[in-house]
Amino acid sequence: MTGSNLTFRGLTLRNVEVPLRRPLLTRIKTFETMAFLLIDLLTEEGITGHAYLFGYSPRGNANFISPLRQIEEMLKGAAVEPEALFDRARAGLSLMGHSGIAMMAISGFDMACWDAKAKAEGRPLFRLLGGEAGSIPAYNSTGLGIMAPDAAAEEALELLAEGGFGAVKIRLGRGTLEEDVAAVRAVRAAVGDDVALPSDFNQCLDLGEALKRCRALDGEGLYWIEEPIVYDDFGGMARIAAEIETPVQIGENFYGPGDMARAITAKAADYMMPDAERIGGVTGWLRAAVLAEAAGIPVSSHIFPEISAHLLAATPTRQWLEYVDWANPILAEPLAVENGSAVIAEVPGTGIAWNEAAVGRYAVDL
Ligand code: SMN
Ligand code: MG
Repeated sequence: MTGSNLTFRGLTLRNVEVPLRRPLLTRIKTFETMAFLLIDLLTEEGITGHAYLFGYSPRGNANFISPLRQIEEMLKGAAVEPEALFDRARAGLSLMGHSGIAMMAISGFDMACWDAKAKAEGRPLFRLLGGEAGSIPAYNSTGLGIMAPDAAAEEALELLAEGGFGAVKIRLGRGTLEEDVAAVRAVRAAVGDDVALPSDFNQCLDLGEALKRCRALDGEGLYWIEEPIVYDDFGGMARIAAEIETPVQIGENFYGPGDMARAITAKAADYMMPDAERIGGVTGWLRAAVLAEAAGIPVSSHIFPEISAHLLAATPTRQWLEYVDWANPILAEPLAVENGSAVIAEVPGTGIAWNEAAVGRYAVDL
């Protein structure tokens, strides 16, 4: 890759809380709004890199400020070479650890660096990464939380229709196994056999209950079962994956490529879906994608659809993009979806730019 000749000047950080069109009930939390920390990476040359982080609430986002300011202090004046800066930021924050909030801050900084670099080179990010042009198959994950079977069936049809999607994710973890099975059957009956139905327990079961529910759901035609138990119990995940035919999916809680390496070694899952803000932004994702390719593991993305579309385009074993529309209200050009696939705009960088009027409207104090 050629140098972009940009010099890092500083960061502008803003917190927004955006209303949701559809509240989302998961076993982790009921979301009625989504809060994002907007990162503007300023350069001496006048190019600005954009990225956002998702700390689950405005207070959650406030956690990112201190490590981001530390990175700013450490790297001010450096050339914007994202991979070198990723390694320097990691080394600089190593006393805070290589995971958790420190890694999320580094990931946000890294995504903004790559956006700035791609803009300086006048190319869409996926081209800079050597990715293939074209569209990325997406499933709609914008709703279908924990709800009654008839409501789930109705919402599944709405979600499919919204972008011509051929796949939609159903959240699981109702009070009883029977209620989960009833919801899956109602959704399947409504959408027909050709629609892919990934599912997500959001870590809510203990191993015994997970084995029971996963065995019971194994014949229901789910495309995958995601995070049935706590995210870092790779041994337990491996037991479930070995017992059922339905693929087990994990990865949104990998903090850096090292976690993916450990999950692969443990045979913790059939499919993996890193999250751009935890895996280490673009740099961490690229390193994880190499591991997945070597192990033959299909890779999907976790939320952050705008940048994940670029990342999947550069991922040899790419599978599905998780589509959510949560940041759309504050984006100048939301990611386009046509016939169930994300269409990456041929504009320099990631295509993330703020709708400033909306950012002003939804601003929350830091
Ligand atoms: C999820 C996404 C965003 C917030 C909470 C939970 C979920 C998913 O795990 O994979 O979509
Ligand atoms: Mg999930």
